[in-house]
Amino acid sequence: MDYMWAQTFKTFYRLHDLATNWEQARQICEAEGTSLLVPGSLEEMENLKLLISNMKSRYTAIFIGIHDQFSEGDFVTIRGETITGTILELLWADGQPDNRNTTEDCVVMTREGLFDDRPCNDIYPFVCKILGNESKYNQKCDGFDVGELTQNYYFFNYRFSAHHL
Ligand SMILES: [Ca+2]
Ligand SMILES: [Ca+2]
Repeated sequence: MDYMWAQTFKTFYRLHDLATNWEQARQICEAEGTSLLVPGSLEEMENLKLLISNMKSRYTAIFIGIHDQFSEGDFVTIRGETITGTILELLWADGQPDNRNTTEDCVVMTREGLFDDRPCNDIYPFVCKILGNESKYNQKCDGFDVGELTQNYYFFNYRFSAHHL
């Protein structure tokens, strides 16, 4: 699946339906000039549920850009920001995070839009995200690119109406 533009959130998303471990997922988004998904609001979560409903039925969840690999129980985003005191804390599934078998340091979002900590070496699909104002509109190509940020040139097809979330 290609990048899709969600006008409501002025954000591009790409669902990677090829499951991989958390670190690889993080790196794939980075190589595309974007970031492993960190939801910004409860409204956005509702739309993300729609987006991930497109993934293959055998997948139950996606990796997102939240983890506690640095300090057990201190969940932070890939930008190093704590989720304590944010709306993201409200999204844990019942009984989570439980750090089961003391091996769970990476966070997934289930199809129901709830968070669970899982082993970072588990295999899940994932979503890359970039805000529209962090990408650069390229009038000549009628598309967006975010290549200047990372020197990894990546061209976004601009599919405004066809793939509205
Ligand atoms: Ca943990
Ligand atoms: Ca867990």
